[in-house]
Amino acid sequence: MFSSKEEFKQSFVTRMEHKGLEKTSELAYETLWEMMQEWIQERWNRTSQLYKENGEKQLYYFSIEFLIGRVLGQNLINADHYNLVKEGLEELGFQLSELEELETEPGLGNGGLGRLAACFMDSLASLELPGHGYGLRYKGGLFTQHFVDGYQTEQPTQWIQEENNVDIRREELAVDIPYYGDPQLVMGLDGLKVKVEDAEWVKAVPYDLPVVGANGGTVNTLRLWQAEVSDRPFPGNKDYAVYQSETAKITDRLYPEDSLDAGKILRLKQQYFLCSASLQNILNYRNFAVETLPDNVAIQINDTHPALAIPELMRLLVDEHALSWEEAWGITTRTISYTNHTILEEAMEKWDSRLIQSLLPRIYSIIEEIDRRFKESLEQQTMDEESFHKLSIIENGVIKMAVLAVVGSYKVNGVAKLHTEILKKREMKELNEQFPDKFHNKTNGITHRRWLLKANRELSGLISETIGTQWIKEPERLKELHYFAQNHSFLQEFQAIKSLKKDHLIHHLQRDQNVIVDPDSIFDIHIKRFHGYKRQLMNILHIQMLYDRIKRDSTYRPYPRTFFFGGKAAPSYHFAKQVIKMINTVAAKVNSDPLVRKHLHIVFVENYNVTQAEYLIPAADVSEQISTASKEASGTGNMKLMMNGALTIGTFDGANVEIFDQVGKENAFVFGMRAEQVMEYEKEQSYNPKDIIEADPEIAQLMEELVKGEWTEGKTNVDFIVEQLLEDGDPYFVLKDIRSYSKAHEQLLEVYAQPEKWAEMCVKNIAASGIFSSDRTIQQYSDDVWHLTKIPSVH
Ligand code: TH1
Repeated sequence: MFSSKEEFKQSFVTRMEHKGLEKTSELAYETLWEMMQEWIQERWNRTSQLYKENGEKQLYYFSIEFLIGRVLGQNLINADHYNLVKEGLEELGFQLSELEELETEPGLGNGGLGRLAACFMDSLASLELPGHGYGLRYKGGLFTQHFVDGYQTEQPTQWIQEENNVDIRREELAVDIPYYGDPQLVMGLDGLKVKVEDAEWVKAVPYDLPVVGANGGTVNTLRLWQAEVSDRPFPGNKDYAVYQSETAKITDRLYPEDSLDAGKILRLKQQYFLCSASLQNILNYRNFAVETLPDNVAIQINDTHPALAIPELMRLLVDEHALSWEEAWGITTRTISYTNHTILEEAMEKWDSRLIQSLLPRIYSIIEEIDRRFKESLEQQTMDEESFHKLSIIENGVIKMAVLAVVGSYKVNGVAKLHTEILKKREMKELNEQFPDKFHNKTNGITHRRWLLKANRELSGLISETIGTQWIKEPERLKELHYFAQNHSFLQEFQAIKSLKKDHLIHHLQRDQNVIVDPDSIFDIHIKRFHGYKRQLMNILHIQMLYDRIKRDSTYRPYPRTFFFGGKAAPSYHFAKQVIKMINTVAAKVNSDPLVRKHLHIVFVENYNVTQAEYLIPAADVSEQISTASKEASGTGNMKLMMNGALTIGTFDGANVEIFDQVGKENAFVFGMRAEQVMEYEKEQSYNPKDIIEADPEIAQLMEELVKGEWTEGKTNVDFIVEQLLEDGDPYFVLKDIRSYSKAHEQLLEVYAQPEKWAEMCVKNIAASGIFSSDRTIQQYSDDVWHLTKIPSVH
């Protein structure tokens, strides 16, 4: 922002003086923002200019979520001004870290999928690649979670304020989106075409956020659409007041369902809104012939939520740009590519045909035509009914968005090797046979600039002192730390930093939640959305087993551990909410028991979000990645924790498999069933949790206590959970894996008793984590899918 600290201070003081007499933190915060925005704006303009002149291909990442977290600190770091500003402010009596705390986190996402989109934005800009995001400007981000009597409650969170928002309204770029109406064949200048009569139009207004790349001048754009009433004529036979309130709802709030197919009409409206507005925007401002779209534009759809981009692009090309179906289809299927993030049945989006037909009649007829033509192309092949069923886009009155997404795009990827294999060999086997060259893997990544450089300044500093700063540009050079994995003084410094980050977390939690944590305990951290397959239940049941054992066996006095939980459950996900309640109930019992409390402590961090993650992750000793094998497509928290020197206790699932490959199984605690075993059990329906209980007295005892109500308080009960375990066949194999999980924990304690050995393993994890930088992921997407050219910023 400034060439020197003095220059920064001078300008800062002048601006502060203009604002008034009181030198509050709020004023300092505002001033800093202003200064930063000005710095960014200049580079933003320059980047846009460069892209325009240069005419290189642009990537647009369509996503219903962008979980960007706070931006002030990250922008300062990427601008390479953080230290200068921090010191300058200190000399003026302000703490940068305190100012950072004044920023409200925009919670425009639920979990991994939304955070991945944010990491990708950071990597694109930092690699000087022309890639931008298109999303929605939800007024309310993800709900705020509070515990009342141990239950999750949800409060709406308002991200957007009346004024002083950090994004920039671009009224002049507004477009109109058609809902409902009657598609009619009309005679145009170039022949018969379809026109939708009597549509209800909604105006989409873009708001732009800058995405600041590291160490340079590249500033890309994250464009978020807001819904407003349109100026177009409104159909006379409809109720305008209803239209007004329905319109406001479109971008009113983020859907809080993670990995569930919400299947709601509003969700559909949101999805179409995002797709149509973004595509119109792309086509309106192009400086090339529409026929050459695939050479000039790549569109990546983040899961199926923006899959309506396929029929919408067809609509725009055929109805508005008068291309033939064949031409339009050729263009669409060379422009759009699709990322699949899950194979969970309940997350596979399916829309009721009638719903789409009534809300988006023209889009429906296009999907029908895509389906008809695809089925026609299959006619020559001999195929059993089952395969044909798997290949249908529309069937029995439902539209399968994943099939539409595969058929309508040129590349389809999974997000970790195992996940992609499962897609190709099982879930999408038939599609893969039809389109053998479409499917590919792109293992997820995380931006090391936020998750190491920003979240852990101290560790980053130590790394740079040790191996130089080149790792910041080339994170795979973290490998060089390997040479220091047995260096005594380096390990001591690492340990000191771990303690310091634990202290930071402790202070944060004391202030935020009024809990006291033992800094000398093992910090065992389980942070992610609450979901059956993520098995927070297994973690808490294991803690209950430990409790019983401490009570029963006077020789069993394990090293003190603090078990941290953090995460939200979808408001409608009853089971996940019961698990939250159960953890809080068990916590109350464990934490208040004078004997057990010396060994076990449970802390449930309220309202887990990106900001909390930045406190928790650097302080972790142990990373819980314990999903039922085959269920977690990738995971990205696993990578963040590894990069901060936590050791993984985990299953062979998602990207864990690749983490173990990189660091070596001997530097992690691996347990549990493999994906093939899980899938075999599921196919044969041959798993019976009661067999486990019969064979394992410790598990049997715990189940008995649960049934008897020994772990419940007052009106609460755990019936629902016990029922899932015992009557519903334990669908996530919690009891099946809990014994090997418990053994892995025992091994972990043995290693922790040798501090130097433990630290060595941590360092080996950091050293092996570079490949999980999203810079690597983005470079691979660019090489294999988008074919972007690096455009060096001028500064
Ligand atoms: C997550 C996956 O569960 C996780 O394994 C992966 O690391 C992450 O995406 C990024 O690839 C998903 N989030 C959602 C959210 C919705 C629907 C499906 C998925 S999969 C709403």
